[in-house]
Amino acid sequence: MAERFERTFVAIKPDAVNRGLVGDIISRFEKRGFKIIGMKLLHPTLEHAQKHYAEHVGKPFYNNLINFITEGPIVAMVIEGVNVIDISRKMMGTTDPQQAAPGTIRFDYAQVKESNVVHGSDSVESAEREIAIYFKPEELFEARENDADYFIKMFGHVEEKSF
Ligand code: RTP
Ligand code: MG
Repeated sequence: MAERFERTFVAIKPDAVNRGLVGDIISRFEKRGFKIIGMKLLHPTLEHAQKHYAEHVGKPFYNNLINFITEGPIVAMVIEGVNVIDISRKMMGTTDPQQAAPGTIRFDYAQVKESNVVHGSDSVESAEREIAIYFKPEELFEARENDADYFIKMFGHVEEKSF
C-alpha cells in the first residue's frame, strides 16, 4: 500500500464515553504515533447524526443508529498520520465486535454491533465530509514533530551534540 499522509474523523461513541473508555481509546491512537489535531466532547444533534450517517438512510438499522449516536456526548477527533484512514479502522476492528479480531478496539471493548464504541471514516472523501460536519477549520491544529525537533527548527539553537 502506498504511504499517504491522511486525516480521518474518529468518534468515541456515547456507549464508550459513558463507560469511561475515552482515555484507553485515545491512548491507542496516540501510541500508534497518530497525532490528534482536533478534539471535542459534544452531544451530537439530530442534524449532526443525519448528516454523518446519510449513507445509511433507509437501512433497517438507521433509526436505531441515529437514536444511539444522539443519546449522549461523543468525543469527536481528527487524527492525522500515514494511512490513518485504513489503519485506524483496522485498529477498530470489524463493525460487528463478534467478528472483530482479538486486540482490536471493538473486540476488546464491545459485544454487539449496535453499540460498537468507535467510528472511523472509511475513505478520504468520507473523512473530509465528516470532519466538516463536526469541526470548523480553525478548530484543527497543525501536528508538530516531536518537541525536540520542533524547537530546534523553530529556534535553531542546538549548540553542541553529545555524539
Ligand atoms: P462506523 O461508520 O460507525 O465507523 O461503522 P462501520 O463503518 O464499521 O459500519 P457502517 O456500515 O458504516 O455502519 C454504521 C453503524 O451502524 C451500525 N450498524 N448496525 N444492525 C446492523 O446490522 C448494523 N449494521 C451497522 C453499527 O453501529 C455501525 O457502526
Ligand atoms: Mg461507516
